[in-house]
Amino acid sequence: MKKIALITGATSGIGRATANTLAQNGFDLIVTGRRKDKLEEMAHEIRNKYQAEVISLNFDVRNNEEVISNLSGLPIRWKQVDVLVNNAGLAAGLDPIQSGHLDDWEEMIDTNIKGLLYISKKVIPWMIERQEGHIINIGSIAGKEVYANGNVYCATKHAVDALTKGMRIDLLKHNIKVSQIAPGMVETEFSLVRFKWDQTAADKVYTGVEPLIAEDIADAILYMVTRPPHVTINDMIIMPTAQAAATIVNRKS
Ligand code: NDP
Ligand code: 8X3
Repeated sequence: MKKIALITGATSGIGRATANTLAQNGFDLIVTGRRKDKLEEMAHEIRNKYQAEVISLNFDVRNNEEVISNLSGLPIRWKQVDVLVNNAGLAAGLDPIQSGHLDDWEEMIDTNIKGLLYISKKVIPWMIERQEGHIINIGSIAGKEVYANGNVYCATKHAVDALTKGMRIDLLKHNIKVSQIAPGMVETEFSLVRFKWDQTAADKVYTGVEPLIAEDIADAILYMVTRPPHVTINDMIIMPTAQAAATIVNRKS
């Protein structure tokens, strides 16, 4: 029987790359996201490319009722989730705290913290029942340090860092591995979303620097999930070679 990975936020970026990498390496997948067309297109592509079985669930992780109804509706075999990748997340805006927007703050807190909790709350009992499983939370360098104007996004990723540690302690006796990956700059839709689809502002983030690509993070996830049962990679900070800290970047132009 193939292993099952549930990946949230698989319509783009790190989630999409992880779906491809895990399917290529023998996993069946449950993939989620809000953009139905993109979700179904990627699920179709993966089924054809890798002969993987893929279930796509179209919902918003901020809505706990949608989380519960979508995950509860899975057939029994699909509730045997071996790997949960809590990836869905975003930054909204890059403003000083005194001029930040409430709706940006709420969107980040509701997605990056509460969404991760809603999904985990539903999946953890399935893992406890089987006394096995692996949760991988996608944190950020913004969960390890704080930078100017990053305030609320950094706070949400610090929360992911703390929740990863807390989950690892609480789930220890149930033989459930809990890991985090904390990437630096990865070129995905992340900056477009942060700057409300302003392409010029997004492009500036990556000017003169070679950022990570989503496949670099997917590759690290594959490494984590292919360790032997007695080995857990707790945490990985992965940076572009040209980035030393969130705002310390060796730009060539
Ligand atoms: P993308 O914007 O490319 O992908 C984000 C994914 O999250 C999309 O599939 C999006 O799907 C999904 N998503 C966002 N909000 C929701 C929601 N409310 N409900 C369901 N799905 C949602 O960015 P990345 O791939 O870069 O981001 C993935 C993770 O990596 C995030 O947690 C981000 O914070 C983290 N990260 C990114 C870094 C970077 O530099 N890119 C660095 C460090 C961490 P849809 O819109 O279809 O719902
Ligand atoms: C994304 C990395 O440094 O832009 O989490 O906040 S950063």
